[in-house]
Amino acid sequence: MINVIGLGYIGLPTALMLAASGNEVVGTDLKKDTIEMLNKGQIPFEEKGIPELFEKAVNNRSHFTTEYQKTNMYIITVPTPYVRASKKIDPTYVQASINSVLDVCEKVAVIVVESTVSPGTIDKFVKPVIHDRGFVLGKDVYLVHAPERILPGNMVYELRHNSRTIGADEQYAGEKVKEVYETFCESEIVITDIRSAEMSKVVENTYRDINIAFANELAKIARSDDLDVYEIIRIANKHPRVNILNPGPGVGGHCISVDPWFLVGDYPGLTNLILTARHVNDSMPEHVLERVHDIMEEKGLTDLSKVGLYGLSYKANVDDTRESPTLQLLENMRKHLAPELRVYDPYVKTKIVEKQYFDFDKFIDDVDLIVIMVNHDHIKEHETQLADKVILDTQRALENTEVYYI
Ligand code: SAJ
Repeated sequence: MINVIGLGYIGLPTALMLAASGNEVVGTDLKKDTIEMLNKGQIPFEEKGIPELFEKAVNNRSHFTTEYQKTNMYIITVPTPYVRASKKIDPTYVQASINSVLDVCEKVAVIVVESTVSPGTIDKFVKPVIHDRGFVLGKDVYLVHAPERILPGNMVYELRHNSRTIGADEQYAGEKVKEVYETFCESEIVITDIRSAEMSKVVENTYRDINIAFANELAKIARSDDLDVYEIIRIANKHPRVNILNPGPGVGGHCISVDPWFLVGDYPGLTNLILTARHVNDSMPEHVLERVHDIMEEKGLTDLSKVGLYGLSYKANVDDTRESPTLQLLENMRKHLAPELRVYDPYVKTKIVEKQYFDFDKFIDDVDLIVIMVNHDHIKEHETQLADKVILDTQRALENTEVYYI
């Protein structure tokens, strides 16, 4: 039996996929309300393909509980919060879950950590917990780091089709975990050592951050010289070795905007490019505000309370708002003592900002200028309602309406 610990954005799909693929799985989460929801058949977040997977998993008799299980294999997918001030991760949830595993596990157990950790975390913060409890690594307990790689919005597909990395310091553990992941993963499974696995995960997200920063910098260059950045990217991408990403209002989410900081923190002096890319991406919400200012001036609009932000999540068609560009933008305004803007997001159903709307029609009625921060399908479906509005489309979401770009 496999005990998956932490049933959030990564843990739940992983547990369901394992169960749906014939493994005996118990999902554990300390949050009572999450467990109650799951046991009632409700899924705590929206993600395509999860309801179908859930049904299959429950038919295979997997279940959910707040208790850690006595078994010989654990997959830990608890959060690794990011401490903003120090730019470091907080490993305490991982450490606590390892401790709870050690309270109940069988004599020999394999513990897989899937949570993203900064390079060196397993050596510095996880192994000592095991030593301190008197367990011998490589004899009683085998530690494996198998960083997740799935893209929110496409998780179920990517769980099956992405290649996986398994970081293990003993061959036995690497092979054992590979056997389990092979039950659902149809792509290559690479076994390496723990430190290389930690580093490769952070490198993947840093690579993407740098490439998005390049697109964002191009948007600023083009804007300053009255050029169309989309036309330039479209043409440049016809070159067989060029593939520029999309500029946008900033980079959000718990991964791409966070992981590069681990490298900056650990290798100061060696990370100029990485640090600059972070600064470029972090500057985009401010750039959006400057665009709002210029457009208001051009259109003779003076009332900031008639400006509305469409989208609160960090990207299209998900409800996850962590580090989202919209939240970054609002924080920026607060720092300058500016009043908050009106906000609407069809995916975000709980109140997290001051002037948040839950009714799209009312939001539209109350604003003259709409800033499209997130490319949800919903906005395209409601494009006709925007006919008489001034629109700043930071995502190039709309096709048939005249808009301003970033
Ligand atoms: N973004 C742009 N322009 C683009 C692409 C993205 O501005 O061309 C922005 C998005 O709007 C969003 C942010 O970047 O704010 C990140 O979105 P994303 O879709 O690129 O990635 P995430 O954060 O949802 O997921 C990433 C993925 N990593 C990589 O693609 C290297 C995913 O595979 C990882 O599993 C995930 O991080 C993670 O958990 O680490």
